[in-house]
Amino acid sequence: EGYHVAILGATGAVGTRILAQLAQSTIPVKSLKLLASARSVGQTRQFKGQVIPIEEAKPTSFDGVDLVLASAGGQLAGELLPEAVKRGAVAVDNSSYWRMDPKVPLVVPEVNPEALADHHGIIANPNCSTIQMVVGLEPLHKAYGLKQVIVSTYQAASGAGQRAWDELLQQAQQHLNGESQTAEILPTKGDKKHYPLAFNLLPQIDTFQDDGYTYEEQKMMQETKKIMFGDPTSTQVKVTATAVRVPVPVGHGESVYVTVADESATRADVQRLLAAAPGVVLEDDPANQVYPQPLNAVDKRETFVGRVRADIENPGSFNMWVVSDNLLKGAAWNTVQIAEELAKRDLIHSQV
Ligand code: A2P
Ligand code: 11C
Repeated sequence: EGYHVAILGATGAVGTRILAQLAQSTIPVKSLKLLASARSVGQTRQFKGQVIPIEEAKPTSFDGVDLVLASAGGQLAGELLPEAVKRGAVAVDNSSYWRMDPKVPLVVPEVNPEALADHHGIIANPNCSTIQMVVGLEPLHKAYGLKQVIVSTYQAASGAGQRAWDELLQQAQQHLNGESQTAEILPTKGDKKHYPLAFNLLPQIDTFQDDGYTYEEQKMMQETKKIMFGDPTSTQVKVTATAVRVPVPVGHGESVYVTVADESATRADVQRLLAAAPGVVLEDDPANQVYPQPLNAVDKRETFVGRVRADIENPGSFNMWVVSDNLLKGAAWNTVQIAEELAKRDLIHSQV
């Protein structure tokens, strides 16, 4: 009874949380392998009271594995996950490497769980800022049809990995000590210049594309279309994004402006739909200063939505504020939730 499971990237900010979410999930685990780089060999982690050694990830690590939960970056996902699938495993991957492959379902269980049925061994977990946004958009789309989305993000440092999170805390300490801040990772490891994030805002997440958008912004536009409309180039909805890194350790915030196809939709209607939506907690009571905040979202699986307002001058358009734990719903929980959904639908089968 149960599955032979492997976590690839088990020592990372997301991998650590995949391990914790798996321990609390409905997935029956027959055995568990924890894979990371050679640097981590010698370390151990606990799973349900059992001490498990960290092993170096290699193609042969996946012999006998049924289910891989991966969060070790794009390069490794490209190299190792086909090796896992070749050996009969089904893999859920957090990196962006496979997301735009037409054979790879890109899934948020509250939005498009039916896409899982078409998998060929690899399922992609979307970008954190995309996931929480579509959880908030789906109930409006179902009720009215979406026309346009304009989003500005306020993204936490941990989205860029454990070292970026550490760097923010170190910079804050340096600033308070009266020292100058040092920056080696943020805004993004993959670029030439680095700037301090503490007591600052950085309107750059990931690297720039030729059209002036960052890769993060492009991901939000394309992934939203693939998840909600089945095609990253769909013209059924217009999406545009501005992604900003803020000096918050965990919890992304998003100011979402959405236009729906029904001009008679009211603020109260939208609040009612959100309050009843799966995975959403409506926190919207201005009279009592109740609204979503990153500090309150940490370690929660839900997406919190508040500050719902109708655009007074544009019927059918609304502003809302969406917050979620980027490491849980944005990554580890959505990954484990996809695996639960695969198990429920009996879709964890060898593709060879
Ligand atoms: P390690 O801790 O051994 O470096 P984060 O996103 O927080 O930076 O985590 C990245 C995860 O991916 C870590 O678990 C890291 O392991 C793992 N990883 C990075 N490079 C490799 C590699 N070459 N082989 C296996 N795992 C890797
Ligand atoms: C960030 N959204 O906050 C990014 C992290 O494509 O999965 C996740 C990157 C991705 O920096």
